[in-house]
Amino acid sequence: MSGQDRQKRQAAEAAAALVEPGMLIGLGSGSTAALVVEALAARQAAGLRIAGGVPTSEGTATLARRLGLPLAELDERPLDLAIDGADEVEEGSFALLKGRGGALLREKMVATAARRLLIVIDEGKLVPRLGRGVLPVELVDFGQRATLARLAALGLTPTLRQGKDGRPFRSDGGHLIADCATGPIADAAALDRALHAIPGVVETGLFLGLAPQLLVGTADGRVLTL
Ligand code: ABF
Repeated sequence: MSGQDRQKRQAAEAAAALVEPGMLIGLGSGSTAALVVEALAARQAAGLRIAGGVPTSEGTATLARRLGLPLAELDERPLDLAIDGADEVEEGSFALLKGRGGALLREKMVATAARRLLIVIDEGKLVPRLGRGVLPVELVDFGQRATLARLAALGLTPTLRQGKDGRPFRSDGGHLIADCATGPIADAAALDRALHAIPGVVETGLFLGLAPQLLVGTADGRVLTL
């Protein structure tokens, strides 16, 4: 196991340890969130009973089903807790950049439906400013070239994500994703507003103002709670 994988696993186990009986839980996507699902299944085997897990992707739903966790729909009830990973976390503000796994829309719906959001990362994901890597933006098919041009007009460099089959990647909702090189993002809220003002944009990977609690796995084997 790589050092980064060990950090992810330690932080994921610390997150699963915070789950209490009867909770309705948002289940994130990505490799770190998958480790949380595995740790929750281990706790269930030891007797923990949750009300249900709301999966943020078909991949997470499949994993949770295979491990025997009860699944639930996102409905009018608030979730007690959502646990997810992230691609980048801005130090200081705890603004998040997410969605490189392609599940950003459902992840944002679940994160915003939760009373409490836990973000589980390895320390390599802490950045002074978001934008070290690409920002995913989910788009509808219709007018995609026009939408990409409008992203470029904002100063971004968008690339339509390709699937392993060489065809455009599709989110679970059937949408396209533009991965946008941004450079360091000085004003994430302004960028998010500008992106949402483009009608063909469904959602962005900027998760702002959610006041997440962070669980950060470190190289020396600790898990920091921030
Ligand atoms: C989800 O999974 C996404 O928002 C993010 O894109 C990705 C992080 O994956 P990993 O935990 O594999 O680095 O949390």
